[in-house]
Order: sequence, then C-alpha cells, then structure tokens
Amino acid sequence: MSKPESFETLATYKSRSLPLIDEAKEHGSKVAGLFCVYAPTELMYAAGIIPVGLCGKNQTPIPAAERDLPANLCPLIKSSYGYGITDSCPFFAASDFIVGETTCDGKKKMYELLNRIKPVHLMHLPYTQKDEASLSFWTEELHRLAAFLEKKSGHVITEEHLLQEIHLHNQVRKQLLRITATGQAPVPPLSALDMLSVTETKSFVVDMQEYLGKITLLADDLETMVASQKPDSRATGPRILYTGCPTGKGSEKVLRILEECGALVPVQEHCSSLKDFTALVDESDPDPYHALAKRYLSTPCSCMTPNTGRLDLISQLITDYAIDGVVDLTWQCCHTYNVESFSLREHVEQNHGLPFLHIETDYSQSDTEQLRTRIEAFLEMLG
Ligand code: BJ8
Repeated sequence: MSKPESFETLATYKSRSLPLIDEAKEHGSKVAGLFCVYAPTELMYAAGIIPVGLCGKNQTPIPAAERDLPANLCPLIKSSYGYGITDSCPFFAASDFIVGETTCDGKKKMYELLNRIKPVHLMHLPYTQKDEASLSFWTEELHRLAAFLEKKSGHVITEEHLLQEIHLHNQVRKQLLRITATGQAPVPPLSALDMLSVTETKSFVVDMQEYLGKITLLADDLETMVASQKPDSRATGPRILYTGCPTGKGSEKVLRILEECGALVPVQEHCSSLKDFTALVDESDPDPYHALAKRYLSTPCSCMTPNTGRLDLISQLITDYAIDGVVDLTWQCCHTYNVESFSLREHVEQNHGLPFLHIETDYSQSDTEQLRTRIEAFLEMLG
C-alpha cells in the first residue's frame, strides 16, 4: 500500500523542526526540554515557550552515561543523561531549561545530576490519582510551573491564551486519535513503525496551528485509504497490542522484530503513542488549571499506584482493535512497569482470554536473535 504525501511530510517533521526552533530562539523565544508526558505543554505555549522532547531512545550515549550512573539502571534514563553530558542531542542543546517530574526514582535522581548541566524545574508529582488531595497538590504544582515559565519568558499567561491552547491541544489530540484509529481497519494503512514516526512528531511542534493542519490532512488521507479497501480484505498475521515502557525511533527493536516476524501491530499503548493523547482536557471546567491538572494526572503510567486506568485503556484497545495477543515491553531495571506486568498479564489472560508475552530488554542489539525466537514462538501459538 503506498503512503500518502501527507505521511511523508510528517515523517520528516522532527528534523525540519530544528531550524524553526533556532529561528524562534533568534527572535527571543525560550525552549523547554521535556522527558515525560506529565508536563503540561499548554502552559508552555501559553507562556510563549516552545516545549521539545529530548533524546533518550538510543544506545549510543549509554557508555558515557555509565561513567556517572550505575550500569543497572533503565536504558531510557542512561540514554537521556548520556545525551546531556555528551552534548549530542540538538534539542537538549536548544533547550534553555528542562521541566522534569518526580516519576520513577531513577529519573528523579537523574534530574539532580542533569541540573548541573542545564537548569531543571522539577514538578512534584503525586503517586496516586485517586484522591482530591493529590489533585489539589498537582494543581498547585501547575501554578508553580506557570510562575516559573512566566519568569523565564517574561510573558504573563493570560486565561484567554491558556484556554486557546487547551482547545488547540484538544483538537490535536482528536486528530492523532483519528490517525491511530485507522489501525482498527482489517488492513491498517500504516505499519507500526510508520505510525510511531507520526505520533512522535507531537513532541517537536513549533507552530501548533500549522501542525494541526498537517495531521488533519493525514487523518483524512488515511481514512480515505481505509474506506477504499475491499469489504472482504484482511491483512494476514495476528493482531498484537504493544504496550509498556516508552518506545521511539532508536529503541524500536521489539516492534521491528514483531513486524519482521509477520505480526500486525495496529495499536501501541505507550507514551510516544496513544497513552499521551487519549484523554482530553475538560474545556467546560471553569478553572483551566484544575482541568489541566485533572487530565495530566490521569495519565496511566506505572509510576501511579494503583494504575487501574491502564487496565481500562488496554481493555478498550483490545476490543476496538480486534486484538489477538498482547506484548508488554519493560526496559531493564524499570521496576514499576516490570512489577505491573504481573497484574496486566492477569487482566489480559483472565478478563480477555488472550495470550500475553512479557519482554524485558535494553537498547542494545545483543539479544535480538533470542527475542526473535521468543516472538516467533508466541506468534505461532496465536496461529
Ligand atoms: S508518563 S512512562 S514518559 S514516566 S522506563 S524512566 S518509568 S525506569 S519513562 Fe515515562 Fe512519563 Fe510514565 Fe510516560 Fe523510569 Fe521506567 Fe525508565 Fe520510564
């Protein structure tokens, strides 16, 4: 199936955003570097600050990071830190400061060290989504961030501008959901790796309105492709739901092997994909800070306890995407996703009667053939 031009435009979006960021900086804009989807980007745009996702999905800087960090640490943390100390991530270099969150232990301690290289504003994230006290604490943290951003940018965040950003971000989320929903078709129009290259673009947006136009065009094109499929067409290969730790270009090893072994991966549940845009901000809430806090706190990350939202989301995706089996990826030494895999397996096997494969690996290629063997056996079992 040939890909539409609107796809090609997005596939190169990240590299094209860099000169735009530099240009904006020349005109006085500040840039915030981010590592996590708990960061409320609406506040940054409303303060005239450009948020960018920082590198952390590649093995290359890990040996350098291991000079300072323990080797038995999650590769995502080591890679993120390694890019910082080797000054090899152009988005890190472009950032004036970093906004971090107290998610997992490794990440929050890594921010202490990163702070020596670049200022870090650390948001204190509650560990539960279930009580009012946590929500009001997190709402206060959003106010604290807003004050920090205003000071950095010299712009006051007006309610009017913030409401505009909330609306625009919701529009973007809806279009990204339209794009991912085309995976529900019997023949998904994009492969998992292509879908990843589209969903990753959301972290490199300078002009959100222009970005909205581009993703809306792609959503239209993909829906047209799906509508033109013959009614009896069906792609071969078991339909796999891929979930777990964040995966991106550079750390897509397991996704790639799945597709090479003949699986279809019509949907991915992680932070470079659907987990980041599945929930909208309530635009009818009279307090935009409360609405933002509620939405971001609801992110179903394993750092939360309990994290029942992830189980609910997985159930929904299994139904919507006609899933035959679930593959759960944990980066080595990520304790929260690793432990949560037990409850997720139980949920998938008992409530959905589906096979479940848990994979624990790192960014290196040393276990590729071993993983291939396990994945082939899993897919064979699915028939
Ligand atoms: S909202 S998933 S982006 S914290 S994989 S560094 S948890 S040890 S990345 Fe994440 Fe935000 Fe959650 Fe998403 Fe720690 Fe685990 Fe490593 Fe992780």
